[in-house]
Amino acid sequence: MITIDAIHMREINMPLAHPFETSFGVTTGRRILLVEIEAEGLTAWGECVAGEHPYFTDEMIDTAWIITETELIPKLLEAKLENGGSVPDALKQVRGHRMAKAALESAVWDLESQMEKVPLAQLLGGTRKAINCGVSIGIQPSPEQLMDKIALELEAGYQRIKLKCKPGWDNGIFEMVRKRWPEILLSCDANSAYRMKDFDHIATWDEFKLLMAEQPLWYDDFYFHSMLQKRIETAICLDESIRNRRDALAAIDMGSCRIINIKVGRVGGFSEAIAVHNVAAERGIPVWCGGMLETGIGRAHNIALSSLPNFKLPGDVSASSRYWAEDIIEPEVTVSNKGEIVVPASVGSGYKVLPERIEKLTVRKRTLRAKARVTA
Ligand code: OSB
Ligand code: MG
Repeated sequence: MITIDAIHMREINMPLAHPFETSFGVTTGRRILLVEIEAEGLTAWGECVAGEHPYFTDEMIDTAWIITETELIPKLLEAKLENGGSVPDALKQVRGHRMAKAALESAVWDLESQMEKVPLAQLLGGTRKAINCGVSIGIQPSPEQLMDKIALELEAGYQRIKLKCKPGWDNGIFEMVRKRWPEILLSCDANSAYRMKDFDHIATWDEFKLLMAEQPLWYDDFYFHSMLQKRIETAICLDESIRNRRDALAAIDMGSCRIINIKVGRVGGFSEAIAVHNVAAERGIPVWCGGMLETGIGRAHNIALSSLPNFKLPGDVSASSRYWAEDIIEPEVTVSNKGEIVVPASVGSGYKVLPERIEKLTVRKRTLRAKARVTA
């Protein structure tokens, strides 16, 4: 049993080291909801990956804040929690709001790993000692700037380059990149920028030998992705569309994708992320861990998850310094010149959260405490 004493919510504001542009917009700074659980004489943190606007999926930080404060935390404080795996049941009355739920569930799993004195990766079922890393490169002001960025990331050792794309920023850049680097692992991510009229156009991508094309069509679609997958050789990878294990099953059985991107926030927490991982493994579908421009708190949790065996392709989890002048954990996340992050073998996430730095970045704060308990 876990007895939670209090849960603190904070919004921190952090400028990104470089603006990040996707087909749905530009992000220059992050507004991030963090939760901090006090229990059993320990503290554990969780990060909500909801963005500043509901442009990736339907959640955003302000909806996550209100649901966390008014619905999720009160339910969690009342629940009889065995471990991280019992969080989904405690929150199941609330429909949707998966990114908000995931922040709390991550914190409880982190807490459990500290209580059990084991690495979080081990608690989740991880087996890898190091994870393979790629980078997601946003739409750039010019193709020249994109080429320079790719050169730097390859020099740093990253194993796979993912290019954000949209109509007008696709074949031209794919061609330039393939001319200079014919052999690298290359993929693209459209974040739902294409429609059925673009099927013939997308079919021309086959010549670029992409490892995958991520979420080309609607954020909530399986059926038209299955139509598209029949028309092209390039593997489709679904991101936005996969909200849970059943979605993964439906997408795999319909032939909507051959690869799945797992994001803990998008599927509502570690329990569901593991369930998606397992159902994909049973059907021979490789997965990889996506990113949501996380601080070190979410990044550390992504590293632990990526250590599970079916994370067979390089993920989007990369070094802290690609996002932040100063991260809010110690040590910050670093990547070796082989493009790997070592999975910490120490207790918990293996990274220390820096409360003083977080305090300086905080713009709002709220504490909810458990009702006084009767002690024998
Ligand atoms: O679709 O994978 C995506 C960032 C924000 C929202 C959606 C996505 C992304 C990324 C960046 O691709 C991944 C990262 O570097 O954290
Ligand atoms: Mg994506």
